[in-house]
Amino acid sequence: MENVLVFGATGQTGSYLSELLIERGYKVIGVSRRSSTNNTQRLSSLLENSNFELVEGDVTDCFCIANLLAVYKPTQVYNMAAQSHVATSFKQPALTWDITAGGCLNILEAIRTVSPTTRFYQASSSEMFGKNFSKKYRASRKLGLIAKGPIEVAHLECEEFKYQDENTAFMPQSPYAIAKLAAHHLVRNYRESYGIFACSGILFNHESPRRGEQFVTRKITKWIGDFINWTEVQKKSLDGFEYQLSDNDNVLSTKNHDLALVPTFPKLRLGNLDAKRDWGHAKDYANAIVMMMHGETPDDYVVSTQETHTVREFLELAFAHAGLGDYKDYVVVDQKFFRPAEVDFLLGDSSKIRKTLEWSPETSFQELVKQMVDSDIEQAKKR
Ligand code: G4F
Repeated sequence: MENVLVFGATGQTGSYLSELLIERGYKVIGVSRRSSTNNTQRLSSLLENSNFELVEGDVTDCFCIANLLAVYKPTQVYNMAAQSHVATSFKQPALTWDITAGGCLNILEAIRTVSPTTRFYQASSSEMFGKNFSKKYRASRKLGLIAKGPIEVAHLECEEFKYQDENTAFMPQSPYAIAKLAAHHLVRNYRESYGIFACSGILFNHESPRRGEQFVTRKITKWIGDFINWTEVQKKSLDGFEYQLSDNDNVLSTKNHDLALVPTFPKLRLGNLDAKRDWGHAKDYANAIVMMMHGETPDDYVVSTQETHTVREFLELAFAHAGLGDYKDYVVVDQKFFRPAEVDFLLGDSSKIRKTLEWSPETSFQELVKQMVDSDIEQAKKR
């Protein structure tokens, strides 16, 4: 049985990937940073599986990586480890750089020196496109056909300018995206310089019930689950409980109760609702990753649904599915959640992987939202 190493196995995509690789007959060595709190919830289905082993390790420690390669002799290594929160990267840019760019370099160097036939997958990101322009868009601006100044989202949505693919220029907008881009170029460089089988998946946003709670989709669905659960609990403990939507920014207050004792629930505080993202399901994307690593030649691939939606649309669908009505009654826009620089618009053209490897996503945007809302309602009940 072949061993494969998955750095970042405890994360959303790392956990789906580990499950898939075990189904494919591999022994998965999941590598995870030491943590004082339990972070293995996403691996609950694998922890007792004899084809899964969770080991301590960190991509910032090159000796540790070389040692893992020497001990386990993996035929494939997947790098899903990163400081992956864009907003955090503005607050901790050096840490983000060390993990997200340096970590990839450490693995590539270890493969080159210890195990050059091991295949390598790097989780690149659509964030690297940032304030991207298609070639045609840049030419039109240069010729004065489009006014210079800030990019208008409406322009990027024009048929002739839209979609980001493997040939689109990168214009990263955050320390996170810059670190990912450095790693992306390192992968190409090691592939070309040393003949290492190294692939980068330029994955557009991918979500699921396992998504971290600080990302916008999960932040929304978790709030919905917690809120519905709170109303159920109040109904059980207070006769005739009904909640009332107040103008107050912070709380939803109940009626029929002594004001001093009114139970409250904080409204959902979010940043930019107009940002557009191409959101897919992490499980579908794990499948794309495995396909890349089993291709004949190593390459870079965009993985996306080819649909884009605003955060607002996600809210509308999620609140409607939960039966709560208009999201505007529950959401407060808070400047605190805006970023120093934003990526306004992401929409991937994944024709290359669809044609070359015959990959396609199975979960629609609507199904994804429903799955996440339903899961968070269930989970809140258990809490
Ligand atoms: O969910 P997000 O934090 O994801 P973001 O920044 O697009 O990055 C994710 O996808 C990338 C792939 O393109 C990955 F590389 C990266 O690691 C990560 O997985 O934010 C999505 C959008 C942003 O425009 C953000 O400004 O939602 C907007 N947003 C609005 N309010 C918010 C919030 N984002 C977060 N996290 N929290 C808010 O309250």
